[in-house]
Amino acid sequence: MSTRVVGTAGHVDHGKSTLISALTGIDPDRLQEERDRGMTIDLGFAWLRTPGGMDIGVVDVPGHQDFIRNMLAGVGSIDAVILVIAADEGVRPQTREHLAILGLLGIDRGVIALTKRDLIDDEWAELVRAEVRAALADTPLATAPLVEVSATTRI
Ligand SMILES: Nc1nc2c(ncn2[C@@H]2O[C@H](COP(=O)(O)OP(=O)(O)OP(=O)(O)O)[C@@H](O)[C@H]2O)c(=O)[nH]1
Ligand SMILES: [Mg+2]
Repeated sequence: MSTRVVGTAGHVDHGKSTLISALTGIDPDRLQEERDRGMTIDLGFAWLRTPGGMDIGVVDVPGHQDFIRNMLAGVGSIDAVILVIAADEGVRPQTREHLAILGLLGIDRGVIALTKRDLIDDEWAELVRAEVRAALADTPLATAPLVEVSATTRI
């Protein structure tokens, strides 16, 4: 069976690397400086095998705007994206910038991960979901599934 490559995208600190660690058991922040600063600087890599036996390679990108070139290098050849949006912050500048880049590259398959769900209540979640859907409305990810997750409580 062929391998597929999934990339992350989203604003700094929204939980991309933590989610990839939780999903794969592999910490994509491999550089010492990344671990010291608690921030992704360069591309990170992980992989998982689905219950159906498919191998999925994961490219984890930095969210900070200073490292946008690395992000661009990472998403150049992905098959699908996990767009990460922190539930407590909602849509932020690099959420929109990464969305625009994905659109230009023609990446139209993906899932929206609303992370840090443990930090908000149900009412707030409803507001954030509406905000996210509005931000996605005119993009190729308009109808992408949205999943609420917490890497902390593993919901
Ligand atoms: N409470 C809570 N905190 C989380 C969750 N996911 C991530 N965090 C915390 O959020 C912070 C940022 O997480 P990262 O995974 O480094 O975020 P990132 O999107 O990879 O950041 P960059 O790669 O620098 O853009 C860390 O302190 C995490 O522990 C979650 O589901 N719940
Ligand atoms: Mg990261």
